[in-house]
Amino acid sequence: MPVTKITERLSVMGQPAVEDFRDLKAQGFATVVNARPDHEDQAQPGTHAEEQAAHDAGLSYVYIPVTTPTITQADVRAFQKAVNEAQGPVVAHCKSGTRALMLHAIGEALDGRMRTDDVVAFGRDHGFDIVAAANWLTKDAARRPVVEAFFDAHTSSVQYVVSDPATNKCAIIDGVLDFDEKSGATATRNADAILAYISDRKLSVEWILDTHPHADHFSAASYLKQRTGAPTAIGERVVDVQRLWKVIYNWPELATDGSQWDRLFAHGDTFKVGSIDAKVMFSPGHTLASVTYVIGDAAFVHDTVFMPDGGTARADFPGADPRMLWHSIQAILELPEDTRLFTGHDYQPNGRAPRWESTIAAQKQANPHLAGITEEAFVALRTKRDRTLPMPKLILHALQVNVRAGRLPEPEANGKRYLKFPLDALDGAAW
Ligand SMILES: N[C@@H](CCC(=O)N[C@@H](CS)C(=O)NCC(=O)O)C(=O)O
Ligand SMILES: [Fe+2]
Repeated sequence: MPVTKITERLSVMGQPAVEDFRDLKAQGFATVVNARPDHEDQAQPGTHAEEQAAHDAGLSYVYIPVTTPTITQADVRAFQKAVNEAQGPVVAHCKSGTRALMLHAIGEALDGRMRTDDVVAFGRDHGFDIVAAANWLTKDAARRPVVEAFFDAHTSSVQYVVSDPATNKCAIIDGVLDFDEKSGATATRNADAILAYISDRKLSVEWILDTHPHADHFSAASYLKQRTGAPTAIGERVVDVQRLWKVIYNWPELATDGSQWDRLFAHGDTFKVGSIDAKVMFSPGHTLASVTYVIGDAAFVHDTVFMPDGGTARADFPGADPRMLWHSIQAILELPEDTRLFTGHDYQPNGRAPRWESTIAAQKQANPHLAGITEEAFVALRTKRDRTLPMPKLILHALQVNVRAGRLPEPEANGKRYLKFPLDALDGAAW
């Protein structure tokens, strides 16, 4: 069971047997990272058996399954997080240890602690061929735009800063305003992390975008506008969503003309992020107003398709329609095969680390809601699954804020803000 020490905190190794886990604990490791998808070969224990063995041996366990051609920045960040947050030394494995070392080396290079030119020699010095890591970095550097994701574990949402390295201009997509429904507290932790990134990189914000009026969290658009002065925008069909919820909330004062945003995009509208061309596609189905932003080679598809192992978004909210969602997804799948797709949620199937980036090719090949499925079969499976899903816990909280571009309700005479809930207005009670 050879283990190769890389740093004080990190070692890598080939596939251990479950019996080896106690020995790893005895060697002083605190955490095992498994970077290997299940079912690569017969002899492999698999994540459930490894997690159990780690637990029995008193080790923490993190599952970050990757294959060499499909490593994404999310995997690299998840790997760094596992190493940084471990209570002691970490041993990471895949089949041979190569992928584990690649995740480390890519992270070091992305954060400026290693040069791309030194990656191959670094691997060789430890007995590994990680040319693929150097190639990953070269390809990443050539990409426009730069996409940085911010995962909010409370709502499983992915927020993005999309920037143009040539001009340092950027757009923020789907910022989250924190809300704790038990105490009623709001906070700006997510949005402030985004603003800190923007200020560190000396970016200037051109757009504050939402892909749709979210049903599971508050939008930070209004707060971000206050802090940056940049214009807010959303798809123009948000006015239909406003009309729908105006009735549900019995809210005569709600303006339903979209005037709460600085710009309402029509299907096919174009705009720029710095020097990069961006285009708006309507993608209704999950909500009436959903849009996809295609910025350079990156498409922000939010709640249409999730990661290939996560299927698709639900289509049972007021104004939602599974058939419409199917057609929206088909239009997205007509984008070039290597378009990078960035999703808006990741619910971490099988407890894997969060991921958010895929490609058209990967969706077509591996998403069980899409690959080899007809429209009728999709509508049937979506409808069946949606019947089993409880309403998002914040849907009634969120819509009254999000149909006003993330503005909280105006304070009452005592200076406090209040939310209002209709009773017995939605189906989908989970008793
Ligand atoms: N448990 C989450 C569920 C949120 C939810 O329903 N998310 C939507 C996107 S806004 C979805 O498509 N979920 C798909 C699924 O849960 O399978 C909550 O209560 O907030
Ligand atoms: Fe959503």
